[in-house]
Amino acid sequence: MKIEEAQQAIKEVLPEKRYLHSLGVADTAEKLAEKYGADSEKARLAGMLHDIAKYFSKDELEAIIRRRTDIPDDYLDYSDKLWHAPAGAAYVQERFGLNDREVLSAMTYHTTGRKNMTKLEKIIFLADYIEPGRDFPGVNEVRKTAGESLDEAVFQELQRTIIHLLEKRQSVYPETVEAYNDLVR
Ligand code: DGI
Ligand code: FE
Ligand code: FE
Repeated sequence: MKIEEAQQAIKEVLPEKRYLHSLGVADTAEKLAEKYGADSEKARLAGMLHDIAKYFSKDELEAIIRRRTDIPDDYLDYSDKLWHAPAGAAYVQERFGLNDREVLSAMTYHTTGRKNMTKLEKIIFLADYIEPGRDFPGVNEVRKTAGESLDEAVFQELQRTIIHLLEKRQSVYPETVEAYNDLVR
């Protein structure tokens, strides 16, 4: 799938604000890839597409997760905010024939993270959090860290996300905890 095709595809299904967020993630991911030695075209493509399923209905997302044997059913036991990530990867594979495993896994794990993340997975996970349109307490510190260490920035993001979830009395998907344990050292 070409980048122009991906941009057109998200423009058709995302509201303006989410579309601009996706362009921000694509740009940020491309820069992080150049800095940390990953494939910048794959980073740009995964960044562009990562939220493509964000506005699918809950029923539609659930149907994709149930139908796809490669997506763990346990997603359905946790927040529906997680579902668009693996469902989006399945969708671009089926709808656009995108079969690049690295791009698909970066999309799949962009929300939860996981242990032993690939460099591209880390880059998309982080770019989603620090793209220029994001504005929440602590984002500038993670932006600063992202200029120094990819692993430390991903760790800070996981730490902040988990704290935030605990404070709101929300569940934490096990892969997010595993990602944290993997990087805490
Ligand atoms: O889709 P975006 O808003 O750009 O970003 P995202 O895909 O990271 O957002 C997903 C939301 O899911 C975010 O507000 C945090 C929330 N969430 C709920 N449960 C979990 C979780 N995030 C993680 N990492 N792990 C969880 O278990
Ligand atoms: Fe997302
Ligand atoms: Fe996002």
